Amino acid sequence: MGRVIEYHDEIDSTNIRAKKWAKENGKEGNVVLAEYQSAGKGRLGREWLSPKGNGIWMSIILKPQLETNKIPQLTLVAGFCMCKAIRSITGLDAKIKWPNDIIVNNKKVCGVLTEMNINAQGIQNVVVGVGVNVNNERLDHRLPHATSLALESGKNYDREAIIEEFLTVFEEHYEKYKEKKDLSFFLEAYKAYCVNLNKEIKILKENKEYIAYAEEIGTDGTLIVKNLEGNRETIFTGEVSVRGLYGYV
Ligand code: BT5
Repeated sequence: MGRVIEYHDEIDSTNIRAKKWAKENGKEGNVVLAEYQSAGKGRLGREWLSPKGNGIWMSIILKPQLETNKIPQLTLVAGFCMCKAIRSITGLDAKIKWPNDIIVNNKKVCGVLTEMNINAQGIQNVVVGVGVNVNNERLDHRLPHATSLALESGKNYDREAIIEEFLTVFEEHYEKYKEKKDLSFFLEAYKAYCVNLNKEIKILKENKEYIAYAEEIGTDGTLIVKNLEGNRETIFTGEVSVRGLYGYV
């Protein structure tokens, strides 16, 4: 991971660039980094604000031989690895908000967006995009639930050190995931960092909102909840957002 890095001062979105590169001659493990994204993307068509000079805006090209239903879990693998990297470089008590947020003191510092390109032959490539607010002194007023590593610790960090740590940990977990094809080899550690497990949560799905109790995370990365009628439901990553009952977490 990251032996070849393409660096941009400015780009629309590192995910868009990585998808294009992957279609041309981009190889597994190639990384796109940008100092600023003018059209950074979140999930479900949302925007990811990517100001200049203080964040990590990074996309990794992957070419796994996996079934399509094994790809969304890479969001959890990458989120877990970034959570670990942030913890080891900064000492901050970073946690995971299932499925794709890393939070510090209940505010979002990082999001992950996994996209795949499939055709009749199967998966052509996958791009895992990771955004981290690192040295921001303030966050945009439109982001009341966001923070940066610097704001939470009062210190600035070397972004390269975080990227290096992340890529090292991610390579190891990605290789293992391809071999095992489920998350069981780190699920206990994931759950230990996960803030929305064993809690009542609000599920936002296709403009509907309902409350349920988050009981378990499956080895396939799904969230298993019990709704107010007492029925169990399996929630897949990608199609939902999850909130706390009284706030973001
Ligand atoms: C995500 O989506 O959290 C995925 C973010 C992935 C960003 C990376 S950066 C490198 C790569 N290239 C891209 O174009 N994207 C990836 P989602 O869960 O949908 O959260 C999006 C929501 O987070 C937005 O609607 C805002 O409310 C909030 N948000 C936007 N920018 C933020 C920021 N910088 N920090 C924290 N929250 C933000």
